[in-house]
Amino acid sequence: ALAPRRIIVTGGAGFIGSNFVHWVVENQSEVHVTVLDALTYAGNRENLVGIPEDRLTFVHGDICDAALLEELVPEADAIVHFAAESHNDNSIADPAPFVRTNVEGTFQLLEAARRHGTRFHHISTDEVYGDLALDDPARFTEETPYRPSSPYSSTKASSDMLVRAWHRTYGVDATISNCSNNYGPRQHIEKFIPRQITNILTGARPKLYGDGLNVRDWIHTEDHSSAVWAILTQGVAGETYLIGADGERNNLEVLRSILQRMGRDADDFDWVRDRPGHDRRYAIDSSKLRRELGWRPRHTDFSEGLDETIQWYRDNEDWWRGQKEAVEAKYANQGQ
Ligand code: NAD
Ligand code: TDX
Repeated sequence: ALAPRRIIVTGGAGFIGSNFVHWVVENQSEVHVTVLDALTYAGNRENLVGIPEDRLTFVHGDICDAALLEELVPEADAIVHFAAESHNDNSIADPAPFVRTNVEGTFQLLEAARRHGTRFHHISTDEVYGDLALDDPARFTEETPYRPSSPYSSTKASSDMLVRAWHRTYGVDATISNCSNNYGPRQHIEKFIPRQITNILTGARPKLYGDGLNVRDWIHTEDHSSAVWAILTQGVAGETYLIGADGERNNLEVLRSILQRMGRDADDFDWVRDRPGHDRRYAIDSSKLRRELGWRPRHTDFSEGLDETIQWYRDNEDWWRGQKEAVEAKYANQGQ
């Protein structure tokens, strides 16, 4: 098992990356973190406040910048790669940055890892497997064929293929994890759960796509962090691990639960235009990760996790207020 002392976390100023950095600083006292983040619209330096200076180095830069990687990577024992363009609706409106960051960026990081023999863990998504029918008893496993639907998921699938090839051909010490939908603090308000919470907080009506019956498999972001750490330190090179916490729910149920917890009527929302190519259902079988690495999720009560998340957006209005109007204007333009 690897005990990395100095890790590079790409995308560490975003939602899942920042939650991972906080988790590492709190749970792994001997580890120093260097965050490499371009601070796009989705990255926020504020997401890393409170971390002691001697535990964190913040580098404002781009993962496509090979010269910068050449400075940073020789100093590190491992790279944990979260940086990505992450939002499906944005990828439909303008796919170009997804190809650049998700494909080209992952390529540049793999090349740096290859030159310096650096351990590499790649963060990916269950969306690479496409979708399942609502009545299909199956769930995704590590053996499910790739069948991505959106520009976003196809660029994530491409990045996974690069990682597999760099392991097999060049022997890069790489692992991959494909996780289901995350929720929790610091998620960008363009995403489903925070969009609806902040709509209610600003007096706007929540917006549900299509028939609202699409199913997502929700996991608390802290459980994603503990799983990534387990794979980074105990995972087998060349292997893929699916991360999920048995949290399948349809969007209508999740929205009604948010409305009810925030004291609103269950029907106090708008039906809006469906997402083109909208995946019907995601579902993860995480038994390999549980069996081989002994991982277990801790946040198994979704209602409790939702209440804490709602409370976080109530307490941190300064964090999201400035972006709300522009995010909603962009959606309104798309009829969503
Ligand atoms: P996010 O959009 O909140 O954060 C992405 C971060 O990457 C931001 O801080 C951004 O500034 C940074 N970034 C973007 N382009 C960059 C570049 N070229 N160079 C350096 N930094 C750059 O995303 P997230 O939801 O936290 O997702 C993180 C990772 O987890 C992604 O790889 C995503 O595909 C994966 N993932 C997300 C989910 C989910 O539910 N959100 C589920 C499974 C997997
Ligand atoms: O306003 C909305 N109304 C709505 O009904 C929004 C923003 C979304 N939706 C629906 C679409 C999806 O069925 O809610 C579901 C969740 O939507 P998103 O939050 O956009 O997530 P999703 O498209 O499922 O992708 C997420 O999970 C997998 C992350 O954004 C990806 O980065 C990750 O790979």
